[in-house]
Amino acid sequence: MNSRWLAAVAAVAVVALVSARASDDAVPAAAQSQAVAPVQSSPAPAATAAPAAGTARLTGRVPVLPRKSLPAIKDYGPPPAFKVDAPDPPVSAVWVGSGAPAVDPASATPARIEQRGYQFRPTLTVVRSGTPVVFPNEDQLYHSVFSKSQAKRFDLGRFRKGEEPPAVVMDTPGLVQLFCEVHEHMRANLVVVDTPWFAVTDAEGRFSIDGIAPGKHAVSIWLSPRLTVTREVDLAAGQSLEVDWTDAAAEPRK
Ligand SMILES: [Cu+2]
Repeated sequence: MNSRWLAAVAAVAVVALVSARASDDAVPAAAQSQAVAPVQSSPAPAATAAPAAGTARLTGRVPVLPRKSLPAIKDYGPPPAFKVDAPDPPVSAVWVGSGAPAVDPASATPARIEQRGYQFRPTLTVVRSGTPVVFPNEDQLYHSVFSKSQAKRFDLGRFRKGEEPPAVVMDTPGLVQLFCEVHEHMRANLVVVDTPWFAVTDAEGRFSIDGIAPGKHAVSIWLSPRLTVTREVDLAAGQSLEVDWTDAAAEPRK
């Protein structure tokens, strides 16, 4: 625990916690920040090199909550039998700021959420608003991906491996909960954010976000469809701030 870490903790203000709303609800609004040019974010472990000129880096650790047990798999019908693999381990997400305009879907790199081993992979995805998302089926049987979330309602219908359904453009910030109409145990979350600075954590809750514009930012910590905690940082150009927010899930909830 070094002095920079202590300073960071002192500077952190618990702004709000929220999102104990309906599971379909939008991501809680964070404080507005200035819109800036898109910058790549990365979930990779903290780099040791200094942040790019004029920008800051935020690294650290947040909680990862255990996933609720999913309903028992019922009889999915006649053979051929298939094996349901274990889902990926739960992870959390972190993003910095809000208010950035959506990207142009035509030039954005599509995100990819596969169905493989009769599970969605990855189980949690974060994209910037405007990003197209594709849902390729890598299994031998049909899947049927849909969402009834307010941020994006769609229903791709049944499709097989190789029958790539059209990409879905995630135009509205918020939580998009994904289901498969054929396999009711299949669940995934897609968080659409209006900021270029975001990361999905590893299974231990570690994250690293680069290229952040200096200044005060609200930081959103997504822990589950019903719990997003917000904190605040004040970053200087060239700063690499490391935080320990592993207590975030224990804060009182509104
Ligand atoms: Cu399915």
